[in-house]
Amino acid sequence: MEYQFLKYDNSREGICVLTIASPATLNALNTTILAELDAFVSSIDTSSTRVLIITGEGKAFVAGADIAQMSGLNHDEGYEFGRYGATIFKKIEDLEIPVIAAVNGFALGGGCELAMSCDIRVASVKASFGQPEVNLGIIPGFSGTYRLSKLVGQGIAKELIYTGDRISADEALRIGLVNKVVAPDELMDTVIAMAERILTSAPVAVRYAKRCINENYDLTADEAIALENRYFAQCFATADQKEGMSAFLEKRKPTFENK
Ligand code: CO8
Repeated sequence: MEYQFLKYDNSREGICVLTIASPATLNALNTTILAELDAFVSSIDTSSTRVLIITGEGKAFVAGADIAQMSGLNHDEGYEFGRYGATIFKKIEDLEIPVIAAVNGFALGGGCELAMSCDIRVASVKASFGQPEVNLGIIPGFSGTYRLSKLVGQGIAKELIYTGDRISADEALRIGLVNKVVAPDELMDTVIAMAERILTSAPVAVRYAKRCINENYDLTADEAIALENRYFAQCFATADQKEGMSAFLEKRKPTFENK
């Protein structure tokens, strides 16, 4: 499929690198880019692509939703724009496969929210993060109030959202917003190595683990533990569990079949 603002690279087996490529406006998310992201995420074949990496072209990951496009919206259009972006980010969060954000530069507003809809965030030291919406007279609209609070706790989320402050990659690491910070020229190698490491894991187990962690999010402790009990049990109905444990006992490497 041809995209105007997305580039993707499937050259490494099992891994797809998706680049948001609108560098003249720092990859700001307009409705065309959102529609392309939606089409891409909706059509991804998760049997051949087992890890998705999302990054940005140029000096930004994504510098937010497109302010020029948002400036003239009324109440109903604002609602629709926020709902549309949030729906796409939820699709990313719910993808069957792990999604890693390779945050190369500015991840502001909708860009920070996009990174937070990914499972794992690896940042270049050049990256910066923030939810500067209050400076524009709005609040985060692509689920940032929810996901930032979940990731870093309400106190820090409220400070970042009320002040609109931009923070460095190191500060993002300190507060638990990102998993790792690396030199700019090591970013893609680090993320690819992480993806390749995930590819050696039993695919069904990774899928169940992701579903279980995501579905646990808003449950009580009892519900969350019961859910894990069910997914854990389901693993024993998979060929990959038989293979993984047999391989261990036979002192050989497992060959997982994704079933
Ligand atoms: N939208 C539109 N255009 C943008 C955006 C953006 N978010 N960010 C940058 N650009 C454009 C600039 O206008 C500029 O265009 P031009 O060359 O035509 O003047 C070009 O990109 C380059 O930007 P700068 O010259 O500003 O580059 P700097 O390196 O000087 O600054 C910054 C980089 C600090 C990232 C700066 O561009 C900036 O502050 N950008 C805006 C960041 C921001 O406020 N993001 C949050 C937007 S709001 C949001 O994301 C809400 C999401 C939920 C919406 C739900 C709505 C209902």
